[in-house]
Amino acid sequence: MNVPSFDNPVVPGFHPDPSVCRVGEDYYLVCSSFEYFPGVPIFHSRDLVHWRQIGNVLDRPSQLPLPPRVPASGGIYAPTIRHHGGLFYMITTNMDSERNFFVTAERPGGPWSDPVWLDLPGIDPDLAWDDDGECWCTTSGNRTTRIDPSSGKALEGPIPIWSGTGGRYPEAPHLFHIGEWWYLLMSEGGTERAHAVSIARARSPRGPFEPGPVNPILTHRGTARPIQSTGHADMVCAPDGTWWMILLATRNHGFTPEFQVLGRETFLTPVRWADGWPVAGPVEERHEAPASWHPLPTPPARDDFDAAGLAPCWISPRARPDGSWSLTERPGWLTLHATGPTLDRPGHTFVGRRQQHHDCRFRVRLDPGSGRAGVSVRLDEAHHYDLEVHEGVASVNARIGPLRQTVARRAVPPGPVTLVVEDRTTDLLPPSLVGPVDADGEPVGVGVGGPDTLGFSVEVDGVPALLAELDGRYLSTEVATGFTGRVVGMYVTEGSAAFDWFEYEATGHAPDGRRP
Ligand code: 6LW
Repeated sequence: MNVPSFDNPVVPGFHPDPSVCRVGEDYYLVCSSFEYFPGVPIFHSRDLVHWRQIGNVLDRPSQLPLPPRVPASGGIYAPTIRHHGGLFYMITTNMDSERNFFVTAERPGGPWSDPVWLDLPGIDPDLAWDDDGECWCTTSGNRTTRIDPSSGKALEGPIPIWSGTGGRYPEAPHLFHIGEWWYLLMSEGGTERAHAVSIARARSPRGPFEPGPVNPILTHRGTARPIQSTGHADMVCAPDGTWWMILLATRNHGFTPEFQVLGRETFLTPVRWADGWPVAGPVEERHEAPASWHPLPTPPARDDFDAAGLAPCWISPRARPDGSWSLTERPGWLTLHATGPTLDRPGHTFVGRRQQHHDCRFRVRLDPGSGRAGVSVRLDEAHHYDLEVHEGVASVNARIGPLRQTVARRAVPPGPVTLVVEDRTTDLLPPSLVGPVDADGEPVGVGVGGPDTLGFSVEVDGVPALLAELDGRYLSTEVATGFTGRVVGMYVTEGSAAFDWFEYEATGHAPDGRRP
């Protein structure tokens, strides 16, 4: 029999801190969203492999106030999703107030309630219920507190339970009641290369917890594996009794220290049980699939902005105020109105989506009118490359830390114009590093140079005219710092502009034959 296999990551692009739950044959998954609005993307799957975004849990300002003071990588940290007593619960932390809260919904697509706030120390809150219906909220540290799940009030605790094997940042706790045991799955070592998943168990959520015989139960630290930083895991049992782990990891490219440009992504790996203890990993790029197999239709590459609302993949830094965008002012177009003069500071109009592939291209049809508008590849306010049009001139602008420079300009005809950004991991810009070269003087060897090259073009009479190519390393986590990944999108910083469509496609293959 031909057993299907699946490719990791199962949710590519900046989708960290995944949490998963199953209701019948349906799985639901949520991820962190930091400073972006709407927040906490929620996905549905029937097989743990193919995921479709069905919404954003926090899609109203009353649930997700993110004022301009919220820094990049502030805002919403790791969520947990659980289903209990006919209700979905999503619990997370808003780092602006440094408080934990949960929201509930009867249906995962929403509407979700307004927040119920908790006064508990720590981040990365988890929810679990015992046989008596008592609700336990566990936070980083790791400490558990019995709470009233309607008011959020603490009833007992916090009780310190187990802080791991000594790695820094014991966090991402999830409690599972399996048979006679309460298992504490947690992460330690920090979210970077030392990231690891460890396990302990007890007869009661109050403890005492005994560590598993072999910890960590999963880590890629110190390995040459292409998937790195494995951690922040959640587990779920499939209807056939097999267990699966959903976790974050990164794919790094380029010369040492290697660069992460897409952020932390969501991966899937099987869980084995040995003498009553779960073990997982290594996380491979390809695994044998779970028994159920429910592929989804490939989403269309182009969003024509013909729908009544914006698709759930579209996000904006901090806020998307009413009046800053419209799908009805010019039907079939997304009209954006400037709310701030620069992408370099919070409080501007930007609508984008996560970059999900290392090799990809996006194209946009823009009518700049009399405005200043364009497309941007952004990590944060201090790290972005922009291709914009203003008064008949297209320009490429690079903001890298404290430096801002216009690197190319070109006249464009009046009226709508098509802008193209292409990211590639092959045929890179000549590296600035002196590395080994072949007989022709071409750089050779693994990882010489940057992780990728971004090309910025304007289509003139249907033919792309290249304005500039830029090294992708400056839009990487290693340069910019932080918890997010690249977001690509449309903006306006002066007046108004309209976008007829936005097209995003994965292209080509990574140099080692991996899918992009
Ligand atoms: C999150 C913590 C972590 O709260 O990174 O990888 C933090 N793990 O658990 C932000 O994503």
